[in-house]
Amino acid sequence: MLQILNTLQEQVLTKLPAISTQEELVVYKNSIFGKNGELTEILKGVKDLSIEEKQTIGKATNDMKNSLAAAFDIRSQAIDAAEVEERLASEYTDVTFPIADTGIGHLHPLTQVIRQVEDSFTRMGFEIRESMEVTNEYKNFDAVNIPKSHPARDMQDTFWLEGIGNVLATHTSSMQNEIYKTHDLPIRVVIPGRVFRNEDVDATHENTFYQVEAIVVDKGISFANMKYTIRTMLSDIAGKEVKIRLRPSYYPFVEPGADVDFSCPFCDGTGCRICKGTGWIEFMGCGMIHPNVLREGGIDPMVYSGFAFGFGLNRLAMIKYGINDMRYFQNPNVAFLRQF
Ligand code: FA5
Repeated sequence: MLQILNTLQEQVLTKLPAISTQEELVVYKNSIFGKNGELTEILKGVKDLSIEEKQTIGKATNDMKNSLAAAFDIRSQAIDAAEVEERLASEYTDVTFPIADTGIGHLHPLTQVIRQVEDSFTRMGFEIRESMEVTNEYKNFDAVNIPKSHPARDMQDTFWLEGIGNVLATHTSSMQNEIYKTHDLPIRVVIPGRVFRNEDVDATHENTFYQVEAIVVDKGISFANMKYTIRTMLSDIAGKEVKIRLRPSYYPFVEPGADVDFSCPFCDGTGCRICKGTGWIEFMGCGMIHPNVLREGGIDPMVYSGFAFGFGLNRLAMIKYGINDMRYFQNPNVAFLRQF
Protein backbone atom coordinates (compact mmCIF):
# COMPACT_ATOMS: atom_id res chain seq x y z
CA MET A 1 0.00 0.00 0.00
CA LEU A 2 2.86 2.32 0.88
CA GLN A 3 4.34 1.79 -2.54
CA ILE A 4 1.09 2.65 -4.27
CA LEU A 5 0.88 5.76 -2.17
CA ASN A 6 4.46 6.73 -3.02
CA THR A 7 3.71 6.38 -6.71
CA LEU A 8 0.59 8.51 -6.35
CA GLN A 9 2.53 11.17 -4.45
CA GLU A 10 5.16 11.31 -7.20
CA GLN A 11 2.45 11.67 -9.85
CA VAL A 12 0.77 14.47 -7.95
CA LEU A 13 4.00 16.38 -7.28
CA THR A 14 4.94 16.14 -10.95
CA LYS A 15 1.56 17.27 -12.21
CA LEU A 16 0.89 20.17 -9.78
CA PRO A 17 3.41 22.69 -11.23
CA ALA A 18 1.74 22.33 -14.63
CA ILE A 19 -1.63 23.50 -13.27
CA SER A 20 -2.07 27.26 -13.75
CA THR A 21 -5.67 28.10 -12.79
CA GLN A 22 -7.75 27.63 -9.64
CA GLU A 23 -10.49 25.92 -11.69
CA GLU A 24 -8.09 23.23 -12.97
CA LEU A 25 -6.66 22.82 -9.48
CA VAL A 26 -10.10 22.20 -7.93
CA VAL A 27 -10.90 19.55 -10.55
CA TYR A 28 -7.56 17.81 -10.01
CA LYS A 29 -7.84 17.95 -6.21
CA ASN A 30 -11.25 16.36 -6.46
CA SER A 31 -9.84 13.52 -8.55
CA ILE A 32 -7.40 12.77 -5.68
CA PHE A 33 -9.25 13.64 -2.46
CA GLY A 34 -12.90 13.45 -3.66
CA LYS A 35 -15.40 10.78 -2.71
CA ASN A 36 -14.14 8.46 -5.45
CA GLY A 37 -10.71 10.08 -5.66
CA GLU A 38 -7.53 8.03 -6.12
CA LEU A 39 -6.27 8.64 -2.59
CA THR A 40 -9.67 8.00 -1.05
CA GLU A 41 -9.89 4.70 -2.85
CA ILE A 42 -6.43 3.64 -1.57
CA LEU A 43 -7.23 4.69 1.99
CA LYS A 44 -10.38 2.58 1.98
CA GLY A 45 -8.01 -0.45 2.21
CA VAL A 46 -6.67 0.67 5.64
CA LYS A 47 -9.63 -0.81 7.44
CA ASP A 48 -8.61 -4.30 6.21
CA LEU A 49 -5.08 -4.10 7.72
CA SER A 50 -4.09 -5.88 10.92
CA ILE A 51 -3.82 -3.85 14.12
CA GLU A 52 0.02 -3.78 13.94
CA GLU A 53 -0.07 -2.69 10.26
CA LYS A 54 -2.64 -0.06 11.03
CA GLN A 55 -0.25 1.45 13.60
CA THR A 56 2.64 1.82 11.15
CA ILE A 57 1.05 2.01 7.70
CA GLY A 58 -1.96 3.94 8.99
CA LYS A 59 0.26 6.69 10.38
CA ALA A 60 2.37 6.82 7.20
CA THR A 61 -0.71 7.11 4.99
CA ASN A 62 -2.09 9.86 7.15
CA ASP A 63 1.18 11.80 6.95
CA MET A 64 1.18 11.39 3.19
CA LYS A 65 -2.40 12.63 2.95
CA ASN A 66 -1.45 15.74 4.94
CA SER A 67 1.63 16.42 2.86
CA LEU A 68 -0.34 16.08 -0.41
CA ALA A 69 -3.00 18.47 0.93
CA ALA A 70 -0.22 20.93 1.83
CA ALA A 71 1.21 20.62 -1.71
CA PHE A 72 -2.22 21.56 -3.14
CA ASP A 73 -2.43 24.57 -0.78
CA ILE A 74 1.02 25.79 -1.80
CA ARG A 75 0.09 25.47 -5.49
CA SER A 76 -3.15 27.36 -4.86
CA GLN A 77 -1.28 30.25 -3.24
CA ALA A 78 1.25 30.29 -6.09
CA ILE A 79 -1.57 30.51 -8.67
CA ASP A 80 -3.16 33.47 -6.77
CA ALA A 81 0.18 35.27 -6.58
CA ALA A 82 0.80 34.72 -10.31
CA GLU A 83 -2.65 36.15 -11.12
CA VAL A 84 -1.95 39.27 -9.07
CA GLU A 85 1.43 39.70 -10.79
CA GLU A 86 -0.16 39.34 -14.19
CA ARG A 87 -2.90 41.92 -13.41
CA LEU A 88 -0.35 44.36 -12.02
CA ALA A 89 1.68 44.05 -15.20
CA SER A 90 -1.31 44.35 -17.58
CA GLU A 91 -3.31 47.02 -15.70
CA TYR A 92 -0.45 49.29 -14.66
CA THR A 93 -0.82 52.87 -15.78
CA ASP A 94 1.87 55.48 -15.46
CA VAL A 95 -0.20 58.45 -14.31
CA THR A 96 2.79 60.75 -14.73
CA PHE A 97 3.07 59.93 -18.43
CA PRO A 98 2.37 63.04 -20.60
CA ILE A 99 -1.02 62.70 -22.31
CA ALA A 100 -2.11 63.73 -25.76
CA ASP A 101 -4.20 66.93 -26.02
CA THR A 102 -7.69 65.90 -24.91
CA GLY A 103 -9.25 69.36 -25.17
CA ILE A 104 -9.34 70.45 -21.53
CA GLY A 105 -12.62 72.18 -20.51
CA HIS A 106 -13.09 75.73 -19.36
CA LEU A 107 -15.36 77.72 -17.09
CA HIS A 108 -19.07 77.86 -17.91
CA PRO A 109 -20.06 81.23 -19.46
CA LEU A 110 -22.17 82.04 -16.37
CA THR A 111 -19.21 81.35 -14.09
CA GLN A 112 -17.02 83.57 -16.28
CA VAL A 113 -19.51 86.42 -15.97
CA ILE A 114 -19.90 85.93 -12.20
CA ARG A 115 -16.11 86.16 -11.85
CA GLN A 116 -16.00 89.39 -13.91
CA VAL A 117 -18.75 90.93 -11.78
CA GLU A 118 -16.97 89.84 -8.58
CA ASP A 119 -13.68 91.32 -9.83
CA SER A 120 -15.32 94.67 -10.48
CA PHE A 121 -16.90 94.78 -7.01
CA THR A 122 -13.72 93.58 -5.31
CA ARG A 123 -11.84 96.48 -6.90
CA MET A 124 -14.46 98.83 -5.41
CA GLY A 125 -13.81 97.41 -1.94
CA PHE A 126 -16.84 95.10 -1.66
CA GLU A 127 -16.69 91.73 0.04
CA ILE A 128 -18.36 88.70 -1.56
CA ARG A 129 -21.02 86.56 0.16
CA GLU A 130 -22.69 83.67 -1.62
CA SER A 131 -26.49 83.60 -1.53
CA MET A 132 -28.24 80.73 0.29
CA GLU A 133 -30.31 78.59 -2.07
CA VAL A 134 -32.61 77.35 0.70
CA THR A 135 -34.05 80.06 2.90
CA ASN A 136 -37.37 80.86 4.56
CA GLU A 137 -40.46 82.96 4.11
CA TYR A 138 -39.28 85.49 6.67
CA LYS A 139 -35.93 86.27 5.01
CA ASN A 140 -37.21 86.00 1.44
CA PHE A 141 -40.34 88.11 1.96
CA ASP A 142 -41.28 89.52 5.40
CA ALA A 143 -37.85 90.88 6.29
CA VAL A 144 -37.62 92.76 2.98
CA ASN A 145 -40.96 94.49 3.42
CA ILE A 146 -43.11 91.98 1.52
CA PRO A 147 -45.74 90.92 4.11
CA LYS A 148 -48.08 87.96 3.49
CA SER A 149 -50.87 89.93 1.85
CA HIS A 150 -48.49 91.85 -0.46
CA PRO A 151 -49.14 91.38 -4.20
CA ALA A 152 -45.37 91.35 -4.88
CA ARG A 153 -45.35 87.80 -3.49
CA ASP A 154 -47.36 86.69 -6.50
CA MET A 155 -44.78 88.22 -8.84
CA GLN A 156 -42.19 85.77 -7.58
CA ASP A 157 -43.78 82.32 -7.97
CA THR A 158 -42.24 80.42 -5.13
CA PHE A 159 -41.09 76.84 -4.67
CA TRP A 160 -42.26 75.97 -1.17
CA LEU A 161 -40.32 73.27 0.65
CA GLU A 162 -41.27 70.76 3.32
CA GLY A 163 -41.32 72.25 6.82
CA ILE A 164 -43.01 75.41 7.93
CA GLY A 165 -42.11 78.43 5.83
CA ASN A 166 -39.07 76.96 4.05
CA VAL A 167 -38.60 78.16 0.48
CA LEU A 168 -36.06 78.13 -2.33
CA ALA A 169 -34.76 81.71 -2.54
CA THR A 170 -36.65 83.62 -5.24
CA HIS A 171 -34.16 86.49 -5.21
CA THR A 172 -30.78 87.33 -3.71
CA SER A 173 -32.48 90.09 -1.68
CA SER A 174 -33.33 87.19 0.67
CA MET A 175 -29.79 87.60 2.04
CA GLN A 176 -30.24 91.24 3.09
CA ASN A 177 -31.73 90.69 6.55
CA GLU A 178 -29.10 88.17 7.65
CA ILE A 179 -26.29 90.46 6.52
CA TYR A 180 -27.73 93.47 8.35
CA LYS A 181 -28.01 91.40 11.52
CA THR A 182 -24.60 89.74 11.40
CA HIS A 183 -22.30 92.22 9.66
CA ASP A 184 -20.55 95.10 11.39
CA LEU A 185 -21.28 98.54 9.93
CA PRO A 186 -20.42 99.89 7.43
CA ILE A 187 -21.64 97.23 4.98
CA ARG A 188 -20.36 96.86 1.44
CA VAL A 189 -21.27 93.38 0.23
CA VAL A 190 -22.00 91.76 -3.12
CA ILE A 191 -24.03 88.56 -3.16
CA PRO A 192 -24.10 86.33 -6.24
CA GLY A 193 -26.24 83.22 -6.08
CA ARG A 194 -28.68 80.80 -7.62
CA VAL A 195 -32.37 81.57 -7.27
CA PHE A 196 -35.53 79.72 -8.23
CA ARG A 197 -38.97 80.69 -9.45
CA ASN A 198 -41.83 78.39 -10.32
CA GLU A 199 -42.20 79.85 -13.80
CA ASP A 200 -42.81 78.52 -17.27
CA VAL A 201 -39.48 78.31 -19.07
CA ASP A 202 -38.97 80.13 -22.37
CA ALA A 203 -36.18 81.96 -24.21
CA THR A 204 -36.02 84.73 -21.57
CA HIS A 205 -37.27 82.95 -18.42
CA GLU A 206 -35.83 80.09 -16.43
CA ASN A 207 -37.03 78.42 -13.23
CA THR A 208 -33.41 78.30 -12.02
CA PHE A 209 -31.18 81.28 -12.70
CA TYR A 210 -28.52 83.48 -11.16
CA GLN A 211 -28.79 86.93 -9.64
CA VAL A 212 -26.36 89.36 -8.09
CA GLU A 213 -27.32 91.67 -5.23
CA ALA A 214 -25.20 94.56 -4.00
CA ILE A 215 -25.83 96.34 -0.71
CA VAL A 216 -24.11 99.30 0.89
CA VAL A 217 -25.04 100.73 4.30
CA ASP A 218 -23.21 103.53 6.08
CA LYS A 219 -23.79 107.03 7.42
CA GLY A 220 -24.60 109.50 4.63
CA ILE A 221 -24.98 107.06 1.73
CA SER A 222 -26.87 108.76 -1.12
CA PHE A 223 -28.53 108.04 -4.43
CA ALA A 224 -25.45 109.57 -6.12
CA ASN A 225 -23.22 106.92 -4.51
CA MET A 226 -25.50 104.25 -5.96
CA LYS A 227 -25.43 105.72 -9.47
CA TYR A 228 -21.66 105.91 -9.43
CA THR A 229 -21.32 102.30 -8.24
CA ILE A 230 -23.72 100.99 -10.88
CA ARG A 231 -22.05 102.91 -13.67
CA THR A 232 -18.58 101.78 -12.64
CA MET A 233 -19.67 98.13 -12.50
CA LEU A 234 -21.44 98.24 -15.88
CA SER A 235 -18.50 99.99 -17.55
CA ASP A 236 -16.14 97.36 -16.13
CA ILE A 237 -18.26 94.54 -17.49
CA ALA A 238 -18.85 96.19 -20.88
CA GLY A 239 -15.12 96.90 -21.17
CA LYS A 240 -15.85 100.55 -22.02
CA GLU A 241 -17.50 103.60 -20.46
CA VAL A 242 -21.28 103.31 -20.53
CA LYS A 243 -23.97 105.82 -19.59
CA ILE A 244 -26.86 104.87 -17.34
CA ARG A 245 -30.36 106.21 -16.99
CA LEU A 246 -32.80 105.60 -14.17
CA ARG A 247 -36.57 105.34 -14.45
CA PRO A 248 -38.79 105.43 -11.34
CA SER A 249 -39.90 101.93 -10.40
CA TYR A 250 -41.35 100.02 -7.50
CA TYR A 251 -39.72 97.34 -5.34
CA PRO A 252 -41.11 96.96 -1.80
CA PHE A 253 -37.63 96.89 -0.23
CA VAL A 254 -36.40 100.21 -1.62
CA GLU A 255 -37.67 103.79 -1.48
CA PRO A 256 -37.22 105.50 -3.83
CA GLY A 257 -36.79 102.68 -6.33
CA ALA A 258 -35.69 102.75 -9.95
CA ASP A 259 -34.96 100.61 -12.98
CA VAL A 260 -31.59 101.04 -14.63
CA ASP A 261 -30.88 101.07 -18.38
CA PHE A 262 -27.36 101.40 -19.77
CA SER A 263 -26.21 102.73 -23.12
CA CYS A 264 -25.76 99.86 -25.57
CA PRO A 265 -22.01 99.03 -25.65
CA PHE A 266 -22.40 97.34 -29.07
CA CYS A 267 -23.57 100.44 -30.97
CA ASP A 268 -22.68 103.15 -28.43
CA GLY A 269 -26.27 104.27 -28.30
CA THR A 270 -26.97 104.63 -32.01
CA GLY A 271 -29.31 101.62 -32.17
CA CYS A 272 -28.61 97.99 -33.15
CA ARG A 273 -30.08 94.47 -33.05
CA ILE A 274 -29.00 93.90 -29.41
CA CYS A 275 -30.68 97.05 -28.05
CA LYS A 276 -33.58 96.64 -30.49
CA GLY A 277 -32.74 99.97 -32.09
CA THR A 278 -33.29 101.98 -28.88
CA GLY A 279 -29.65 102.58 -27.94
CA TRP A 280 -30.44 101.46 -24.36
CA ILE A 281 -30.45 98.09 -22.60
CA GLU A 282 -32.97 97.63 -19.76
CA PHE A 283 -31.05 95.97 -17.03
CA MET A 284 -31.93 95.99 -13.33
CA GLY A 285 -33.70 97.27 -10.23
CA CYS A 286 -32.19 99.49 -7.58
CA GLY A 287 -33.03 101.98 -4.88
CA MET A 288 -32.38 103.34 -1.41
CA ILE A 289 -32.97 100.62 1.19
CA HIS A 290 -36.44 101.05 2.73
CA PRO A 291 -36.37 102.22 6.39
CA ASN A 292 -38.57 99.23 7.34
CA VAL A 293 -35.93 96.85 5.94
CA LEU A 294 -33.07 98.52 7.80
CA ARG A 295 -35.11 98.54 11.04
CA GLU A 296 -35.99 94.84 10.64
CA GLY A 297 -32.25 94.17 10.29
CA GLY A 298 -31.50 96.01 13.54
CA ILE A 299 -30.11 99.17 11.88
CA ASP A 300 -31.42 102.63 12.83
CA PRO A 301 -32.63 104.34 9.61
CA MET A 302 -32.38 107.72 11.34
CA VAL A 303 -28.61 107.24 11.58
CA TYR A 304 -27.74 105.02 8.63
CA SER A 305 -28.82 104.89 5.02
CA GLY A 306 -27.96 102.59 2.17
CA PHE A 307 -28.66 101.39 -1.34
CA ALA A 308 -29.32 98.02 -2.91
CA PHE A 309 -29.50 96.80 -6.46
CA GLY A 310 -30.02 93.43 -8.05
CA PHE A 311 -29.84 91.96 -11.51
CA GLY A 312 -30.10 88.70 -13.41
CA LEU A 313 -26.79 87.18 -14.35
CA ASN A 314 -28.17 84.97 -17.12
CA ARG A 315 -29.51 88.08 -18.79
CA LEU A 316 -26.14 89.80 -18.46
CA ALA A 317 -24.34 86.80 -20.02
CA MET A 318 -26.89 86.77 -22.86
CA ILE A 319 -26.21 90.43 -23.62
CA LYS A 320 -22.47 90.05 -23.31
CA TYR A 321 -22.16 86.99 -25.55
CA GLY A 322 -25.13 87.63 -27.87
CA ILE A 323 -26.98 84.48 -26.71
CA ASN A 324 -30.61 84.48 -27.82
CA ASP A 325 -32.06 81.74 -25.61
CA MET A 326 -31.64 81.45 -21.84
CA ARG A 327 -32.30 77.69 -21.91
CA TYR A 328 -28.79 77.06 -23.30
CA PHE A 329 -27.22 77.76 -19.91
CA GLN A 330 -28.68 74.70 -18.21
CA ASN A 331 -28.25 72.48 -21.25
CA PRO A 332 -25.03 70.46 -21.18
CA ASN A 333 -24.53 70.88 -24.92
CA VAL A 334 -20.78 70.86 -25.49
CA ALA A 335 -21.08 72.50 -28.94
CA PHE A 336 -22.72 75.51 -27.23
CA LEU A 337 -20.30 75.62 -24.29
CA ARG A 338 -17.17 75.38 -26.48
CA GLN A 339 -17.93 78.80 -27.94
CA PHE A 340 -17.05 80.68 -24.75
C1 FA5 B 1 -35.69 91.27 -7.99
O1 FA5 B 1 -35.55 90.04 -7.91
C2 FA5 B 1 -35.18 92.21 -6.95
N1 FA5 B 1 -34.78 91.48 -5.79
C3 FA5 B 1 -34.00 93.03 -7.52
C4 FA5 B 1 -33.68 94.24 -6.69
C5 FA5 B 1 -32.73 94.14 -5.72
C6 FA5 B 1 -34.35 95.46 -6.91
C7 FA5 B 1 -32.42 95.23 -4.91
C8 FA5 B 1 -34.07 96.55 -6.12
C9 FA5 B 1 -33.09 96.45 -5.14
P1 FA5 B 1 -36.79 91.11 -10.33
O2 FA5 B 1 -37.88 90.17 -9.95
O3 FA5 B 1 -37.13 92.14 -11.33
O4 FA5 B 1 -36.21 91.85 -9.06
O5 FA5 B 1 -35.55 90.24 -10.86
C10 FA5 B 1 -34.32 90.86 -11.11
C11 FA5 B 1 -33.70 90.28 -12.39
O6 FA5 B 1 -33.66 88.86 -12.31
C12 FA5 B 1 -34.50 90.58 -13.65
O7 FA5 B 1 -34.16 91.82 -14.16
C13 FA5 B 1 -34.07 89.46 -14.58
O8 FA5 B 1 -32.85 89.76 -15.21
C14 FA5 B 1 -33.82 88.34 -13.61
N2 FA5 B 1 -34.97 87.41 -13.64
C15 FA5 B 1 -36.15 87.51 -13.01
N3 FA5 B 1 -36.95 86.44 -13.27
C16 FA5 B 1 -36.23 85.65 -14.09
C17 FA5 B 1 -36.46 84.39 -14.71
N4 FA5 B 1 -37.59 83.71 -14.52
N5 FA5 B 1 -35.49 83.86 -15.47
C18 FA5 B 1 -34.31 84.51 -15.63
N6 FA5 B 1 -34.03 85.70 -15.09
C19 FA5 B 1 -34.96 86.26 -14.32
